[in-house]
Amino acid sequence: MCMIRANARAGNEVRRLPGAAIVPNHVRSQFGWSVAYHPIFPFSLTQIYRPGRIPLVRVGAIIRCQMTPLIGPIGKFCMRLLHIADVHLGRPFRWLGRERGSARRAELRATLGRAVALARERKVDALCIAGDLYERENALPAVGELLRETFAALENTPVLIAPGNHDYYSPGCLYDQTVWPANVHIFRQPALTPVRVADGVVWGLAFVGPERRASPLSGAVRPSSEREVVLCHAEVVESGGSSLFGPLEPSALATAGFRFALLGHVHRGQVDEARRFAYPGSLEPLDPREEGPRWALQIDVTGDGVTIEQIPIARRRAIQVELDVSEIRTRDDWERALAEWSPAWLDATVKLRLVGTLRGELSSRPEFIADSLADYDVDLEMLARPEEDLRMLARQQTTLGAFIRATQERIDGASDPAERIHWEDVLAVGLAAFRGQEVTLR
Ligand SMILES: [Mn+2]
Repeated sequence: MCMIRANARAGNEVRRLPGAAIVPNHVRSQFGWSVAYHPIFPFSLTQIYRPGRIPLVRVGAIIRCQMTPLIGPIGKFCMRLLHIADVHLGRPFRWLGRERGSARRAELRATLGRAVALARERKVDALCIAGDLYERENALPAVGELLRETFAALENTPVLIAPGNHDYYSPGCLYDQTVWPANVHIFRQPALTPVRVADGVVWGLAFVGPERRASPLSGAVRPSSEREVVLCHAEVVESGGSSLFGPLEPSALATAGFRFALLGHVHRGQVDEARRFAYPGSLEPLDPREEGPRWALQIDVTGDGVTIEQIPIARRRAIQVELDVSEIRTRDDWERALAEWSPAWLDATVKLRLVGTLRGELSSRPEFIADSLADYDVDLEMLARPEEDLRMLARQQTTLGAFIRATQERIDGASDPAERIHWEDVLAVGLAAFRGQEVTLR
């Protein structure tokens, strides 16, 4: 016995379907039947489908239920899409070093695998990928092979790929080298072309170079129904704005008659139902600056609009942490402090700024700080400076002593905070130069 939820389902959230005679295509395609129902009151209902028999209806209200063989679009539900973008397979993650970089690349592959599993679970009508699936310069044939296998697992569910600026299409590129299973469709044209998905249409295009100054909608054929969406890499701009990455004015979407735009390029997730577009964000944060939300988006397209569910899928989040190390003097102190802070870093990619004054062991052997972070995805920025006994150094009858005395005079005589900071920076740079060290200014 199979159960069908006749109300459109989105994860844990159950929405009421408006009106009557609505059936998701993913249900229909699975069972070869559609279920039409006519609720007297707006409510949710669950039907139990028994092959070859009248369905049982488990709901305490008066409804009339009928089974209808499939003879074309029924009702308003058009298609259910799973939308992801900016996977960036093959990303080197150089800042993490060889081992951790390789672990992060494996994580990206695993998260893509979870997106595909999600597409199966949700029985979507298509998995839509809005560009930057991989990075051309790092994409070996093995990446194509991995993608082939990953997408083949979806069997008959279409995978629609609209290449972006990092994985742009050119004849003979990885998209051409790979022998794709029949369910994979790659948009190879720089102008929108349509693909029918269930009772809707997905229009997609490819970047064919690292830049695209034309709007994705330039030369677009006007869609013929309310059930048509755009899938592409693009940068949303205000009216008259320009971009090197497919400038898209949201108002042009409505003017052109598209129901919605499934976009890629911006790595921070954004859903704007009013202006008809969504960015799922990069599948995983690619570096610690990529703060903000990211999801796989389940997009149900109906004749009336879209409903969107944001499904968290990333393993990591990007965070920025600033720590004052002035009170830490020994390696043991540092290890204890780290044990307190670091549990939150295990599922994160972290920009760590150390500020304050380096004292004791932190000053004499600062290299152990970086060593102790080897188990985390931490991009370390050392802004803390060693404690200086400037008064003692200034007494020296040396060039260094003279430099410190002269600079200290300017610091003491500064007329405003900006000037003071300026001369403090001069002192820091000068001291570092005398020692052949690097320094990061505020
Ligand atoms: Mn990208």
